[in-house]
Amino acid sequence: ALVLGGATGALAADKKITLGFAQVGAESEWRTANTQSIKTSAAKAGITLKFSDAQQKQENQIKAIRSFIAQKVDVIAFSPVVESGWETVLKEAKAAKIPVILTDRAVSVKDDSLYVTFMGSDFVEEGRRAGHWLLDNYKAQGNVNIVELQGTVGSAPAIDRKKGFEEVIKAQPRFKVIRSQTGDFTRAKGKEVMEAFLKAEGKKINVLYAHNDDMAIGAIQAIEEAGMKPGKDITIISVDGVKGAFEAMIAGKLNVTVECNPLLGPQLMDAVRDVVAGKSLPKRIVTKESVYPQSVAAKEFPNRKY
Ligand code: GYE
Repeated sequence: ALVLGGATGALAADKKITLGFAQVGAESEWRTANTQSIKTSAAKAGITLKFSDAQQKQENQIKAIRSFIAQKVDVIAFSPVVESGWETVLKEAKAAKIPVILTDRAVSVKDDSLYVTFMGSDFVEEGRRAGHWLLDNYKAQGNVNIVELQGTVGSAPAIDRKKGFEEVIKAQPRFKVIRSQTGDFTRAKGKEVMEAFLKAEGKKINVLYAHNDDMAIGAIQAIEEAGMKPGKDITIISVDGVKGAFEAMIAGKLNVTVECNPLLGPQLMDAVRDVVAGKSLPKRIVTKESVYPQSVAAKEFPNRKY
């Protein structure tokens, strides 16, 4: 007769966890650092990773999640490109008893039992930090005309970074957002939209607030091509804190970046293991981060990990 007892037990204990991860895309330096962090952390944790890149399209993410459900992965994690429209697919995951972890971006759903936890930054707070930096550091008198490059329409970071910034600057009515448009979090679109802003408003523009560094870097090119000095003629504030932003600050072309940490991989793998082990997790895990003005850029640069 076969004696399976011990061997079966060992197999169960060693069973590898499979994680399906549906990524937004590769739209920014932030995103590529985030992807890298998830891939290396999964490998380190011995977790099998099924990775899908949605190229910034919600329908691709939904397809990927459905395919993870069909493949019966142990856990699904994803960074939702936009906030709305997730109810149906999240219900499908729930019905299949596959726990879902949200990373980086939030969803807006009525029933929060559709996901286990949401780990990522507080984007409203990042917007407030950007606003506070401006009010504290913009010294010239008179009206201050701000142009805003928004992130992807309908995405949590675009909605929240706008909200937090507006909330703070409205305390001083001389600060006015005169134009606001999406640059979809990419350099190419950031440049294109900044060109349009410059065409329409020219030298009236005092400040650029970009929802991420990549769009600011694209805009810097547009400003230089228009014969103006980024960081001097136009004060530039952005969010993320990627290496490219530090290089731009060291060159004097970007004034400040509000940090948003993309290195969520290790935390995510811990959460995946905890969920599989049946442990309960806090509903919200907030990333810790800071603000880096130009004056500290050269000193901080060697410490940057993304
Ligand atoms: O700021 C931007 C990226 O969701 C926080 O997405 C993330 C944002 C990040 O494309 O660069």
